[in-house]
Amino acid sequence: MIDLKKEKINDDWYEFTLSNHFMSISFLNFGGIITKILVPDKYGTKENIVLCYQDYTHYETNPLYLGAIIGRVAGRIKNATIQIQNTEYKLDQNESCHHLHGGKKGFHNVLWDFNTFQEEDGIGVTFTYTSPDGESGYPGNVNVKVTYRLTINNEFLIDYEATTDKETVLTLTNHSYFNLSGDLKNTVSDHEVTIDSSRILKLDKDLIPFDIVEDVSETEFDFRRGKLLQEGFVSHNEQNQLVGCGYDHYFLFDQQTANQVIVANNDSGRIMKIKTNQPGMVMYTANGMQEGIRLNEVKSKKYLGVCFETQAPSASLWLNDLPSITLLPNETYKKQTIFSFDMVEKKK
Ligand code: FUC
Repeated sequence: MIDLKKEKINDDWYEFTLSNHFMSISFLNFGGIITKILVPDKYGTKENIVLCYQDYTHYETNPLYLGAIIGRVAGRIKNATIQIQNTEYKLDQNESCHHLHGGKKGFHNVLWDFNTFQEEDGIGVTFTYTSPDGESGYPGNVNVKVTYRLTINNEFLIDYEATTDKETVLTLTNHSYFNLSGDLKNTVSDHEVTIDSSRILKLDKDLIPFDIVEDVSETEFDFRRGKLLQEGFVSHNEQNQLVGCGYDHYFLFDQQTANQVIVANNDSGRIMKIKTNQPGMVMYTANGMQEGIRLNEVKSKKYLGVCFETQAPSASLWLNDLPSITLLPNETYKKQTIFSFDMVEKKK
């Protein structure tokens, strides 16, 4: 009924597979990388709905950040500099003069310790990692715990927890690229996305947020009533064009709906819902995806997947009125994102 398998990949790497009657999820202890989410289409054919390298050695460098846990800070940090209590910290500059996704040694390419567990209505793996003071330039020894859990109700839960011994900054996410067509049959142009958001962050040419757009009404960024992603791919909006014709923006959630994001693909009949206690997310439509890397069925190319990176905004470090990413020694960072899967036909 509900099952957990562990397969050895090499000396240090294992691939875990959680499965129930409907679906299965596979991931590595390296980077907590999700390699497969198999979900049936409307004919009952189970196919992979996330991007995965054909050659697993590509995960060692993971230029596309496929499927990985991202930290300590997901997103970009302007000029790779943070200021905490009057002390300036210089972080790894891994994207021109800026810092992206935790730097060269981010959580996406460390080996995580693991523990498996079984519960009445679910099964899972807990990953732990201690990031030492000064790693990638960040202050504080940080203990991180990330739990992946599959329930009998077709929910995939990711729970994040972290503590620090010194004031620091932290916001974690997962960088899976979804493609509900199944086994990468099509791009994500025909995916219909609904987002509970009326505010986004406006980007400069380095993709660094510099302003808050307070009302997205009647723009390509208004997903409140559902929109095909291709509208943003062909749009004349300078914010779509700036990121390579698509989306690579932070959406602040309005917290008006039960699920913050709903993704539907009519052709395959698959639907995915996302519910989180994070204040927003970056939606990235793989506009800048490096081309030609062998994924399972095809080679990587523009628009082949879409990431929904639930997180607090790193831009809160330099813009006012945004949810903070500060973590203090006496608190526990606790965030959860739930992905649930269904069939379009069942949509009420
Ligand atoms: C996303 C984007 C970036 C980047 C990366 C691989 O999070 O915000 O632009 O290209 O992933």
